Amino acid sequence: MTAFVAVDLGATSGRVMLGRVREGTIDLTEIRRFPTGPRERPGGGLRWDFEELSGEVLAGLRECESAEPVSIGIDSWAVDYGLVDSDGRLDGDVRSYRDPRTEGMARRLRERVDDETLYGITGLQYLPFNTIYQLLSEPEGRLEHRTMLLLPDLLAHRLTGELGAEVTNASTTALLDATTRTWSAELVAKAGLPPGLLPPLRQPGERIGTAPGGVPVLAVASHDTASAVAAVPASGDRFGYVSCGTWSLAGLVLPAPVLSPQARAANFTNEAGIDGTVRFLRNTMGLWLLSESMKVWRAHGRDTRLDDVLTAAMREPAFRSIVDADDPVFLPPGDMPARIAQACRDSGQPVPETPPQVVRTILESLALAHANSLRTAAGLADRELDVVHLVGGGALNEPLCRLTADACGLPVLAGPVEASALGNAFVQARAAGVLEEVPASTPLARYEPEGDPMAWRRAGERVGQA
Ligand code: LFR
Repeated sequence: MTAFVAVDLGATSGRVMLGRVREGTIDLTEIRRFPTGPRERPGGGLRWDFEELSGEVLAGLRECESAEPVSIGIDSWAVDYGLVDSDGRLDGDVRSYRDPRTEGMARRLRERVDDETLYGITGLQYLPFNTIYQLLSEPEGRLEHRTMLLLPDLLAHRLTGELGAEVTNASTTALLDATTRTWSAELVAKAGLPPGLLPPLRQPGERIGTAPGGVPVLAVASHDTASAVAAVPASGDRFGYVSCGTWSLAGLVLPAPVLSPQARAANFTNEAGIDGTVRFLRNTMGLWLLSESMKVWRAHGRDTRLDDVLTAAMREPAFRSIVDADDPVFLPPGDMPARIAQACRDSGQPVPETPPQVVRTILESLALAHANSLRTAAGLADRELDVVHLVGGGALNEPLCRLTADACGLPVLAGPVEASALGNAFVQARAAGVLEEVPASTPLARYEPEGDPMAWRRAGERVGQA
């Protein structure tokens, strides 16, 4: 049996998985799982502990050795990077995209490049943490004689010593031209970045080098969302997807970017996918709202179990209070129930007080955001949708899948849960010539839409969704 190692780092947990190809399918086995979350450092700044992360990955790889894997692929969340000096050493920390250091950077960039030009080149949704803004926030001179490596490329460098930038993740930097899929020399110059900062691009399926132990490291779709979307078990083009974990990424797979003023106004992104495809989608906060809330309740000594609170939430009245899940107020770590309460107060809605009330607000707000993104995407790309694939950890959240089906007025097919790891292993298996297509998988469940779609529309209007 042919085995591949998929290293998949999410913003709350990382895992090293073995993907074994058997009769046209990939069986995934979790070999190692570890927490990843960003940490506040004394003196300020929210950072990932890169040494700990790479230690966990190396330990996971050692545990995979006996399976004699053909290759290793790495994917993670996007946009964050480390700076490597000319001796190949990591210089300083890997900051988290939730670090507030990018405040004011959009304004600074706008003095040099207007929004239309920026979107026309990159096709990227404005998010305050896009790599370009993080780079602009670096202290004077810090980028000189350094190479910027996005997190999966930084790990690959640690394993192989090779420098490069995998293209699906590079597309989240706001420095890649969405049409030519090459670094935009124009944007690098206009942003005032050193010309040598960005390493050569590499494509999913390309060999990067060899890890200690002799196993080849392959570039995969190293942006976790790119890997997750590569694993969506859909055919034809009448489907939407929601890749739902810490973030909810809802949109379409398209053959080419949509760079229209309407797409820019709707803040849609055109990220690079495998095989020249485009992920036309919008980011919303996702299960982050729920996990941060659970953290607060647990810190206050409440014995809150997720399953219990989800069940209780679904007994609460519908559409009592809705928030805009896109609101940047929810971006930093912190007291989410208090922020949700404040948002409801500010919009004149009843304030959710108990955990089930807060969770009902979160679930409905997320379902609405999914529906709104998919409807807008379909309109902008002139597509009809028959079905929504909800992949990632959110596929295990039954109420969210059900509400998403209701809000979209479309059936939701849930799963695969480990979509990123599956997409990662798939790209490797295809490169090795043992698989041609993404394996068809049996959905965990199918949710048929129920209820009154107009009630969802009216609820959406409360938070400015058309
Ligand atoms: C999902 C994800 C999103 C990206 C966000 C921050 O894990 O990669 O696609 O916008 O994290 O990097």
